[in-house]
Amino acid sequence: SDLREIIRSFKFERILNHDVKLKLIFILGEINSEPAIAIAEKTAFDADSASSLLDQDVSDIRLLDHNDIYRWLMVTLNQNINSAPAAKISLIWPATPTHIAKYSTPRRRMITETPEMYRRIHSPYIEKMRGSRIQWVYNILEHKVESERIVYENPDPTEGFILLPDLKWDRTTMDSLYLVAIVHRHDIFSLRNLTKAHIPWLESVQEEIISNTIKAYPEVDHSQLRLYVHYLPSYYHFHIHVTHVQYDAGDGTSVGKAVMFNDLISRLQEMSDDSSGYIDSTLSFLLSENSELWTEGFSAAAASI
Ligand code: M7G
Repeated sequence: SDLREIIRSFKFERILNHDVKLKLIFILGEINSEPAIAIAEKTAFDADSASSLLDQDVSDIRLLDHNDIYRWLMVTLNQNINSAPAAKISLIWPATPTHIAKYSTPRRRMITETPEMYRRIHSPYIEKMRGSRIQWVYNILEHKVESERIVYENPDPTEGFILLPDLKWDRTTMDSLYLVAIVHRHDIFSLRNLTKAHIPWLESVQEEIISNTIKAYPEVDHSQLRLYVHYLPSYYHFHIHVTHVQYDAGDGTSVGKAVMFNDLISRLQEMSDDSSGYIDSTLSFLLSENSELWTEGFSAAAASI
């Protein structure tokens, strides 16, 4: 058919993005000299036919290894275009440069930021990034938007905060509960600005977040809540993420981005009495190559060493 001819004439150029966990690959190529993006996704197992998966569907077998009662093997499965297709392919053709950018993985770097690097490279960037990008935060704090959705507020200008649903939450599914606590004070951009003097405040914020979350959502137990902050945050006004432990926040909870709120407090407690807090710590984090902090900050700094 026509479609088969179109698919077969795809000329591979490069891989845009490859997610081994989601079993997805995004391939850029050309069809009839026009850019095309193919998104190929391995299909999920069909639970209804799981009963015949081993005894009927497995065709070839190759044993990889075994140890005691454990065996692991690679297999091919019988496939069928109607009941058991191997993959789903979406095709965007002709694809625009915007499509290509959208489906390209941002390449990442690991940064180990010393206090000196923070002051010299990161800090000037924060001043620049706060501006209009965090208007939505001020709108919430000033009750201009989303005020009817506030779960809890402590209105004190220095100690207080607003707890409300994160925009990522559907506000219904408890297993994906996602709230954000935004502090009223404006002088803490990120965990970098926290000192030992903040410990009692942070502890009471933590206690207030937990008790008020389980009050508002009685079906959730305090042991089902995960509190963390991001370093780097996308928005430089101190806020705490509150999610249900069943929720898979993907990159949002990855090593190199998420810091458990409890661990953050413990680390402050373990700092010496004359310490200035996190401003004197070396902190590691992931940074996207297309962020300004990389292109104009850390990459330029790396080149000048
Ligand atoms: P972050 O750690 O600064 O950045 O968290 P991230 O986006 O990389 O996680 C900001 C959090 O605020 C995220 O969880 C966002 O989903 C959430 N958020 C962003 N905006 C623009 C809004 C908003 O307008 N309303 C609410 N309720 N949440 C938001």
